[in-house]
Amino acid sequence: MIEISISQSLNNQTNQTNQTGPDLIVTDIWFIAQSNQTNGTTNVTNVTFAAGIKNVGNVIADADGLMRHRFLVAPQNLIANVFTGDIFPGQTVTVSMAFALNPIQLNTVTVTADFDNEIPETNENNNQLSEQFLI
Ligand SMILES: [Ca+2]
Ligand SMILES: [Ca+2]
Repeated sequence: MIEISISQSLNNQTNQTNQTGPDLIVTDIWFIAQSNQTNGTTNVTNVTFAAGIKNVGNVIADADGLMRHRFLVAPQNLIANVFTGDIFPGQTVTVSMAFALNPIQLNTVTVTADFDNEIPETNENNNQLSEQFLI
């Protein structure tokens, strides 16, 4: 498991705990299904990844419709968008997406919450999480 390092001063973190507003984070990334499949002569592994997106702030993340979250799977650089509606304070929503991956490969999955930055948050620097999976 690798988490992208965020450079941020302790001062900012202290101040942010007192701020009012939504704050989206990616809590975890995991895989929920896996199957091997022969695609022509190429063997691929279909994997569904899931991630938790939580509003750790104290105000609703009001998407005014839908907000976009993004999966990026390297090294194949597969990109998928997942949309959710509003996320309430303390609420975690699970988003998931299936990918056709090369088998026996180390994949780095990066999930970015509120990819279009539609939601003004008390902390915009904690919206991304990366984890590695050997598929
Ligand atoms: Ca955030
Ligand atoms: Ca944002």
